[in-house]
Amino acid sequence: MLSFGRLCWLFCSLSFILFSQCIYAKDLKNSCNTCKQITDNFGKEFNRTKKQNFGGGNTAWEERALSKYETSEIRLVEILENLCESSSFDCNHMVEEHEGHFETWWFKRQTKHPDLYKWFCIETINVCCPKGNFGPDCNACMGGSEKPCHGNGICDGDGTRGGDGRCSCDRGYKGEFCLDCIDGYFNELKNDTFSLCSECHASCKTCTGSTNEDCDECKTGWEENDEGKCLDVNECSNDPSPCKEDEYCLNTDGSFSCTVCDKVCSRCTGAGPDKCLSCATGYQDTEGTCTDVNECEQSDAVCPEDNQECVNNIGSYACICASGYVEQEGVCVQVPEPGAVESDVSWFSWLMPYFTSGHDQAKLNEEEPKTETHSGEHEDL
Ligand SMILES: *[C@@H]1O[C@H](CO)[C@@H](O)[C@H](O)[C@H]1NC(C)=O
Ligand SMILES: *[C@@H]1O[C@H](CO)[C@@H](O)[C@H](O)[C@H]1NC(C)=O
Ligand SMILES: [Ca+2]
Ligand SMILES: [Ca+2]
Repeated sequence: MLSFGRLCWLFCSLSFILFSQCIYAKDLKNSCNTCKQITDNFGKEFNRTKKQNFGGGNTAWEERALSKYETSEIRLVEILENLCESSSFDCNHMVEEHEGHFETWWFKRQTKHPDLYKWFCIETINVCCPKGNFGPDCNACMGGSEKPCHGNGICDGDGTRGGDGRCSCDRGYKGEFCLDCIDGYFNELKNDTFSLCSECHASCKTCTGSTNEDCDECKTGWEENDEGKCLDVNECSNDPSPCKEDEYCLNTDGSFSCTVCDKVCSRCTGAGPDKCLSCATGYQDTEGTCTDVNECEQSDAVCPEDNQECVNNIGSYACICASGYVEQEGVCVQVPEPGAVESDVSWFSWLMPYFTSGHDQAKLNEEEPKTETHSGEHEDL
């Protein structure tokens, strides 16, 4: 009678076999790749084990032992053990499943069939096909097995028992046999078995040759002139300009670009402050360049509140409280007298000397930009 444990074991191994068969059948292209990798590694391991177990001496005994080792089971086992990464399920599974085939080849077929890949992967376990062939029966790829896809593409499943033999054409080619050219390419050479597609001139949508005179139709951004050539459209000379108000336009072959003007310009013809057509707010034209307006020197008072001072800055200005005043709820109020605070806050009087000197310093600093502005004004004049 079967115990529960045995039943379970049976079930598990059955489902494992079904599961692995499923994976095995699922991707025939992968099976061939795995097989190729195994036979490649076999070759490497074969070379690596050539002189194994012998220290490099060459006594007669060693010579005899060596020749015996070369074809020994010990060497085969050594090779088989190193064919797969331990993590590769597909590889280990394939080697285990076909261990008998490796033994057959090693002892009986090696001389007659030296190409292990051909003997094992193509002819014995049937996971690969000869180059240029595909599918379960190794049929010839589209365009023939000699030159699949006429050399202009890749045959699906090429060299494996998978795939459908259809072509994925290289860039520039199309059609079942990769003999036709896609739009933007033209046939430089073509017969029943050979095709060379080259790229059209950048100005052509379709063409018959390589220059801008050979276009059937111009690409967008290009237009045909009187001589039948496709020439670039200068979009920047269009009226209105294709760019926004504060951008300048650069024409390019087949297109154009728009770039934002320098910040001192509101409209411009190019990059930089000397290419303005008109100045941005806060700037004025000074001998062909847009420079900052000193709002503080203007006749109309720009800081209308009481006890305010005007401070000019590049592109604008600011209104701050005059020295001796501080901002409180949007108005400038006088800094409290030292004496008035002394009685209220005792630590304040202790800090006072520092505060006063700091205040003087602030006053000095405020005067500096003024002189700068002044000299700046001289330059303007
Ligand atoms: C094994 O060695 C031979 C001769 O040195 C060399 O031609 C061959 O490419 C090697 N094979 C592999 C898989 O490294
Ligand atoms: C087709 O053209 C190629 C390249 O010019 C040439 O090698 C080949 O012989 C030609 N084949 C036929 C059938 O004309
Ligand atoms: Ca253009
Ligand atoms: Ca300013």
